[in-house]
Amino acid sequence: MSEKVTALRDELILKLNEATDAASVDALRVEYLGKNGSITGLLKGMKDLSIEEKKDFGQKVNVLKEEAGKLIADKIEEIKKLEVEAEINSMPEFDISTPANLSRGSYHPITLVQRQCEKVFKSMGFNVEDYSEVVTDYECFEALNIPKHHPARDMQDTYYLENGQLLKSHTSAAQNAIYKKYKDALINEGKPIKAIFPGRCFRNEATDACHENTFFQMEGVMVDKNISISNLIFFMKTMLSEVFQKDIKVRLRPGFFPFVEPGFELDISCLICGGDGCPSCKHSGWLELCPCGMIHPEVLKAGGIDPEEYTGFAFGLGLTRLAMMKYGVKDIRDLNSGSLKALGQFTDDE
Ligand code: FA5
Repeated sequence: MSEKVTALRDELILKLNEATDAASVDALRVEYLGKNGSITGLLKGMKDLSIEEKKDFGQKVNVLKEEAGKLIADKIEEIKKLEVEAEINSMPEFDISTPANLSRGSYHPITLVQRQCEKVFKSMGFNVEDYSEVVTDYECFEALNIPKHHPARDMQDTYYLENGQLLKSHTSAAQNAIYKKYKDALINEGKPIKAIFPGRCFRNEATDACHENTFFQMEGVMVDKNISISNLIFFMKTMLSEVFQKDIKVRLRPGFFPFVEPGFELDISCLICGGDGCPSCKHSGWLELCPCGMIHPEVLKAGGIDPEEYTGFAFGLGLTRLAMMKYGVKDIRDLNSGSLKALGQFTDDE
């Protein structure tokens, strides 16, 4: 009788080795361990054995039953593993974390105009500088000839931190640091200071089609001996014609900023309405784009530069508004909307 147990065990192992799918292994389970299965049948044939034989044989059959159950379960596990591996190997290689329908992405329109401006100014010998968004009251106001309680501060209410620092309300906040960085080369080596510094600005103000509380400007300064308004106008004209690649109507009018003297407002004819008036230009037909002027002597002094010897110009280009005009965005708020549908349609012209 025990040979029967051994023979059945060998037979099952052989058949399991040959099985290649879960269905045939399950069929083997029924064949050997089912109600009418071969191993179950061994127990049924025990009735003719003596008590002693029954005990010994019964134990062997039970051991085989248990072993057979385990062999079958292991085989099923092995087949499943192989099936998963085969499925993985048959798949094309791809990143399963990639979101569905991912487009190639595009640059934000403000990044595009910023790069265009940087390219133009770099080609004219300007350095591109980066500056922090959190600045001191001195940098943002005092060094720019705007003492505490000066009414000009009202125009640039911003967000103050508990430590007294603030989110810069204009890129002019970097002027003082730029003068200090380059003054030695100017004074000792005669190298003119020529720098642009784009950056994000913050103001506590109500938003509308042409005003945001968070927007970009690009400051530019040039300091040397004998710098005049003609130099300023030349650089402004070059920048606008390069960025727009077409003739656009501009107007220069007097403007007051404590850090320039004289100061100007440089407006461009609204490209959204062609100058007829619309919400994007507050129905005036003109958009304030780039105030500028000759750097105030007090500002040069604060930067360690002698205003008797050197003069310079500064401008504060509204990059966000430039992006609006260049790409025909009617409402400035769309630029901060994060809407891929709205923003994804712009591409670099180059
Ligand atoms: C200034 O910020 C001065 N620092 C500019 C300057 C620099 C003048 C150097 C002279 C010399 P103003 O507040 O006008 O100025 O802002 C400059 C430009 O930034 C505006 O013409 C406009 O294009 C843009 N701008 C200002 N406020 C906003 C706003 N809330 N939303 C969008 N763009 C704005």
